[in-house]
Amino acid sequence: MTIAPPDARAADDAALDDHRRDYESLAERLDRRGLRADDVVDAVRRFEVAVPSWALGTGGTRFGRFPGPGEPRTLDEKLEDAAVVHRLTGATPRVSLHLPWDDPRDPDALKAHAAQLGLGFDAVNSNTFQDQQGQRLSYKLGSFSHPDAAVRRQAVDHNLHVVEVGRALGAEAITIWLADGSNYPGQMSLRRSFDRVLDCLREVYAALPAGWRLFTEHKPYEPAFYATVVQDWGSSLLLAQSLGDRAQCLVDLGHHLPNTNIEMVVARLLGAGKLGGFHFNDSKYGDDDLTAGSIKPYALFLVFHELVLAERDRLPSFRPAYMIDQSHNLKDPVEDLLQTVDQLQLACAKAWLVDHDALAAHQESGDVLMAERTLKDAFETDARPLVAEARRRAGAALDPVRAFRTSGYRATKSAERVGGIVEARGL
Ligand code: LRH
Ligand code: MN
Ligand code: MN
Repeated sequence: MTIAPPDARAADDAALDDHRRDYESLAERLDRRGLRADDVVDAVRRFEVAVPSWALGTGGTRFGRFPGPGEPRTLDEKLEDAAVVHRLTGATPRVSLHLPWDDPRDPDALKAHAAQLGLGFDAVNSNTFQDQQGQRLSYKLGSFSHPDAAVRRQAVDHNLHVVEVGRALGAEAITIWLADGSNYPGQMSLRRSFDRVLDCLREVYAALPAGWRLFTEHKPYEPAFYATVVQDWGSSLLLAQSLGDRAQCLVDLGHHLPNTNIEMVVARLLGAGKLGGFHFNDSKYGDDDLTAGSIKPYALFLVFHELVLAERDRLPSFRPAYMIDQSHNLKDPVEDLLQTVDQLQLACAKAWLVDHDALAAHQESGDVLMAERTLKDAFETDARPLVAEARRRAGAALDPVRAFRTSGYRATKSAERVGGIVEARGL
């Protein structure tokens, strides 16, 4: 038995009058600041972010995993849940697959099912950081940087397979994150390991179908605790620049050492024409994969500010592939995704509320306080009516989490989806 996805509007009726009043009063206040609420609503409606297939099941840590009832058991069921997220937010029309976690046996059938649900596919992610059952050679000592050419061959072949599956699904990019590195000084050659990674990437790059891009994703540590081969944006940029125009860097918000100024990294990559994609999440300590905006919402806003500037300045290379990359360990995965999209839409709306002319003037005249206050004015505005209005105009829900809870979707799925185990990250 299947049920219709939650009706985005059903839970909204009672709240609609209040929403209209809130929106009009905010629009009036923005008007006094020389801003048009409708323009911000349009900008929020342009924002789209992909949902990763692995985030629809409960995540885990290496200490344990606590799955909830009604989780998807198959890739098709994950698509059903992804469609719910899109229906309620209007902002997630594409799914990102992670192979081999979610390797479709029949890509054509999966593509057809996704299309029925109103979904397409975004960047595909390869995985050479784990050994899979039946795998011939081990990645224990690396994949693209492994000293043994046969292991490197196996890892490249896996990436070529991922590109092939992605092509069949209509995706147009591959994201490559490598766990390659070492736990102890002396374990690997710091220079040769990087050269090997570049050589392997060249092979994947050469096989990209027309119109495709390749994203290199960096991360400072974990699982390699002494030295990771692609550890920061500098290494990532070197790789992307060596590969060519269709290679760009991907910034995962959790992949920076503490106190890194991530918006600076974003600005640098944008300036170099090399910002290709984003993995959104939040963190307190490391690569915690918490809900975006849950720990450092101002930092998220400042990142969005750079992205909005890039859009306003019409940077020619700016075509970012946005994805959520979180591990939903404690919250219902669908609810967590709904909350995440809301947080991203809010950060986006606030970034569009910045008075850019005033900011530029304060920068030119060296008025430090007023420049900062211009950003704060935008960040401290309660932008919730704007994102609710953007969703309403997209036929989605004013309040996606409320709509999801009212629908009883999870309870219905709990009765329907029994006896399955989903593949989960972190275990
Ligand atoms: C690595 C990472 C990378 C992987 C995903 C599962 O920490 O961010 O993007 O593909 O997690
Ligand atoms: Mn990531
Ligand atoms: Mn990560």
